[in-house]
Amino acid sequence: SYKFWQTQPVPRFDDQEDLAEGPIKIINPEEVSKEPPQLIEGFEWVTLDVTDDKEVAELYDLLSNHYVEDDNAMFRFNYSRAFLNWALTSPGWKKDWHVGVRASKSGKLVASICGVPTYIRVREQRLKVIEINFLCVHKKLRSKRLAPVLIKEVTRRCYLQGIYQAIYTVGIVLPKPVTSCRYYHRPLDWLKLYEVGFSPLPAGSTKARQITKNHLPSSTATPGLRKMQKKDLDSTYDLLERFQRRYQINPAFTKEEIEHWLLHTETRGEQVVWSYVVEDPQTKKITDFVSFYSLESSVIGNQKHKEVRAAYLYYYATETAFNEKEKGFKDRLLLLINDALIEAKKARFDVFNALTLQDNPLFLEQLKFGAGDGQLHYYLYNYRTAPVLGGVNDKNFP
Ligand code: YNC
Ligand code: MG
Repeated sequence: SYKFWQTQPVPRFDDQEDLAEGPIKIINPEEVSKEPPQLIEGFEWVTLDVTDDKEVAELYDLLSNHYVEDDNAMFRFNYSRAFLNWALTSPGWKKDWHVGVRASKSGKLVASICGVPTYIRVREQRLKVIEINFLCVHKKLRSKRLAPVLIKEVTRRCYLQGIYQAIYTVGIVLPKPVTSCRYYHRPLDWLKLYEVGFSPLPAGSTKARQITKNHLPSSTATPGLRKMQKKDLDSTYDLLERFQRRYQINPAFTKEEIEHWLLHTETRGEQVVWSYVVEDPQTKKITDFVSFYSLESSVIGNQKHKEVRAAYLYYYATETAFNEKEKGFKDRLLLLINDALIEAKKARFDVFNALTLQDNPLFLEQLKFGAGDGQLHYYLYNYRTAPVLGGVNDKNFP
């Protein structure tokens, strides 16, 4: 098995533990093909232009009908046009890395794979990578080995531009995850989640009791919590940088990237990301920040509800990590993330999702997140490093 993946520069499941960290294969850009790989008869390569609303709409149509579903085919990710625009135009983005396949006759977009460049730190090594997302093949073209061809083509286009490493997340196990997480879900509108079949009614409980259990206060509790503004960029950058370096793998964002990922505003006014800072009422210093983004799922075949509005926990940081012992840190996170739940509820999200990565295991259970079925595996392409253990910061930080 793994007929394709075993040909790729990725770690193997049976790798010896003593293999050196670093690139698996050294790429000579002169040896990289100038031509894309052959496609099956009747299809052609295209480069998508996401600055063109029409082409974003085409990508939206492909993904909203054919992208990731849960195992029981009850829900399918419904990335908005605004989200796609946000996710694909981060600093340094290039059209070339937004790859599509069209049916030659009809011109219909039937497959995609996209990447944006960034820098990450893997155990103190700073790497330029492409972050790959939105690999999708139309349902009628599945199991024809088109996915490997798409992956090869985006790889070729990256190699030609001097990017030799990649990072990506996938729901299935491939050779070989650098870390694996589980999804957790915190109901904000429990009744709706029950009605769409997402939240079960636990044995011995009642609907009323579930609603009460998941009730949230109507206003936030952290003194000085407010919406992040452009003037907060420098302090947020500084805080995030120090906080993130505690993790073995972390983004090495520039200020421009922080601005893009945390303060993005859409021309059409559709909000994708929500970011908050805590400005200490006395010192006026930014001591914390927390953010989440919006990603709906379509509900497949439900009479009453067409979509579930989900908020996903994004980056966060707190100064408390640096000047207090673990108890203070945990209490601060509980307060901060609970405020994020309250803000998400105010913004009419139905559920708040988070993964078991970073410091999240410290607050998930206590804030009434429940474990989901979904897993998310993190991968590095053409880079070997020891697996990262999930969970709490002090285990991850040497
Ligand atoms: C997947 N999700 O194992 P083997 S996540 C990677 N990511 O290969 P075929 C995948 N590989 O086992 P289908 C994969 N899913 O023989 C399957 N594979 O070695 C492997 N779903 O290809 C699979 N989007 O074309 C097998 O399969 C081979 O027709 C089989 O197409 C797969 O965006 C897919 O879940 C996923 O649209 C396109 O099922 C299709 O089934 C589909 O016969 C629904 O392929 C949507 C969905 C995936 C979301 C994502 C991240 C993708 C990362 C790709 C790897 C990037 C590597 C780095 C490249 C840049 C390098 C530089 C520099
Ligand atoms: Mg296929």
